Amino acid sequence: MMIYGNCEFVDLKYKPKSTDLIVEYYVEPAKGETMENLCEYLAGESSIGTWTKIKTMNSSIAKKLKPHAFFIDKKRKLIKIAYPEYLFEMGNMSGILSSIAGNVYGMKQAKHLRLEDIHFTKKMVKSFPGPKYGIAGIRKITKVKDRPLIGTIVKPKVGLTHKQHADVAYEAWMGGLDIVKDDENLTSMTFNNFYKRMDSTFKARDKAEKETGEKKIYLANVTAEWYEMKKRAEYVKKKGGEVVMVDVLTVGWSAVHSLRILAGKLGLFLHGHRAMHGALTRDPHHGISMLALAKTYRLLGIDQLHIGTAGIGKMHGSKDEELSIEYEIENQDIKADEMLLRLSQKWFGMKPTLAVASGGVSPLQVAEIIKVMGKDIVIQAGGGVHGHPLGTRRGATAMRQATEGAMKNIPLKKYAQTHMELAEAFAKWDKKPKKRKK
Ligand code: CAP
Ligand code: MG
Repeated sequence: MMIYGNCEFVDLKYKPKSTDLIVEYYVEPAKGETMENLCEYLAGESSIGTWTKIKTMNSSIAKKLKPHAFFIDKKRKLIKIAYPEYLFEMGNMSGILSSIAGNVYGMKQAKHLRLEDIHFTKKMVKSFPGPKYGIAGIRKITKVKDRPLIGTIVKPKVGLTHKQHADVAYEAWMGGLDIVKDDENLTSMTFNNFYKRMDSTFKARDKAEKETGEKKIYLANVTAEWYEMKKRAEYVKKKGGEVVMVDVLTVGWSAVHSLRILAGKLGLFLHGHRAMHGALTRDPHHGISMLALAKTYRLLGIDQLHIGTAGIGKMHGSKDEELSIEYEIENQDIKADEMLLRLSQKWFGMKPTLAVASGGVSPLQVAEIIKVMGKDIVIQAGGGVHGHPLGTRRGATAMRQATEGAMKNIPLKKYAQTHMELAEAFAKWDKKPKKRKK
């Protein structure tokens, strides 16, 4: 076997320690490479190795910091590497990812590489803030105790003026939704300035709360460069907001962490939108799994995170994968017998992150989503509210009715017989796909 730099990293007899960070990768060696050699390259390049023997290496560095590739499954193309936690700076997600998800992607020796899962050590988990509010905290703020939270995304994604945006939001809240959210690509536009949007939308929120007697939540998208993002979050707080939304991938891990620190001080919870995740997660043979990404965002303190709709909505994603993501971000702490079944993360008391099901949802899918994902979720519908034949307010009501029907275990088609808005939603969306003419 070749040696990458000064040490050998493959050791199939190695028993991982509780102080090891474990990473599972899917790997395909480039032509002419063996799986073992590739493990040497990957473990070395992600830790202390380089392409040649170096004079500056010494045995104490190797002893303390050397990772072990301890598992190779050639058939499934899976490997596991155990990295001593001493190799990493605690509480620095960017630094950790620059090691285990950094240069390794560019190495010629790997044709494909996908980081499938990460298992963090107790010390590492404890070094991150985690959600400040988590599921129980969000339920307390929203006063919604025993059903999923329901919301909409103002549509069109971008294009409305700040006044029109506030009007649409008001209609949605009045129709019965708990949450109104900015879209991921709505920031501060020439025709819809962030600060003006906050002024008008929080005014509409206050009015809707007064008129309905219910708590209403506005998820303002603060995505921007850090100093501006900070200003925007502070403005949301000033306006009486409880939460800010951030596009976690496009702003980057470091900014998410900083925002969590700021939000913690301000008393805001965090909604994480995952725009761009598909670039990393979609190829089953290359990139980073959504499961691994979701774990990093729980550690950094995202209180609620988009994870997909278990294959029910418009976005690409499999039911099994998304349910395991929901399990990972929402579990409190794993029981010993479950630990044997799945190599799950132990969270050491870190608060759970609430799963957000969004993308291509209409009232018609609400019961199925709850059945599959449970009631500890946020269900969002953009097109499925503003596309309702009777408009946004009635579309919101249809979503609320669908949620009520589902919670009462009444088939939604039956519930629609006595609920006009839901019936209208069925009339529009309950259509069998037409067969294409050849
Ligand atoms: C939903 C949504 C979200 C997607 C993203 C949108 O709108 O706001 O961005 O849910 O996917 O703009 O598409 P619709 P995911 O209800 O109109 O589809 O949640 O899987 O990250
Ligand atoms: Mg969106």
